[in-house]
Amino acid sequence: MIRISVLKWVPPFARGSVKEFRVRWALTEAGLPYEERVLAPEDQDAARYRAVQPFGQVPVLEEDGFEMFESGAIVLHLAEKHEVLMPRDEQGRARTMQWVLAAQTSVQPAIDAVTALDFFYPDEEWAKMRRPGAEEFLMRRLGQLSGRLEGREWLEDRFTAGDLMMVTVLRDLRHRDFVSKFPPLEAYVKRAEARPAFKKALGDHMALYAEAAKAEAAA
Ligand SMILES: N[C@@H](CCC(=O)N[C@@H](CS)C(=O)NCC(=O)O)C(=O)O
Repeated sequence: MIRISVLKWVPPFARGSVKEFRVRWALTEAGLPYEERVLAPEDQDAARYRAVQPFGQVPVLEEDGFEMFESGAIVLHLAEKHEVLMPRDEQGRARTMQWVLAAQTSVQPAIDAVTALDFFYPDEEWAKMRRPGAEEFLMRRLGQLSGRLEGREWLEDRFTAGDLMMVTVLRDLRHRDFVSKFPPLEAYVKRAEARPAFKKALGDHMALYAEAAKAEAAA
């Protein structure tokens, strides 16, 4: 049985964005059943876990005695075996990998620069000075990505792990209205979120935090 590590608790803004969700969605697209390995903070620090994930983060994938970390690498590992995530031909595989890496290295940093200000430093003076530049760069990146998606359903000629990764990255902006400023991009995210596997995976992910959300609402 496949197992993925998940965090027992995350702050409300992170629910729906924890990087474990990418793997969960990929597993669900591939129709693979899996179990959760729920980590409390002390489990993240345990030597046994750190031996596999040196940074103590989620996700880790366990599969028949094999263990690996890094969400993009895990998604690609699964994609190698499941055509729903990646075409079988060499060029299709290369382009899928290209988009998985582009999501993480060309788009995620521009988003992180803004979300870090939003979530961690909303009132700092230096953050107020940093914000205009960070937002301008993000808008440029989103515009470029939106240009790619004009007239297209997916980044390539079919859904791949590249779309899965790109959409999870873009969803980190769902507390703001950046994506909706680009209709092709907004439609793309909505198209991905309408996939049955996305809905199922998100429901399973959010169920982890349902108790915490209830307690927070009652407090
Ligand atoms: N590059 C890693 C990043 C993983 C990551 O940032 N995980 C976060 C949750 S989204 C985490 O485990 N944070 C807890 C911690 O760092 O202690 C990946 O994509 O797998």
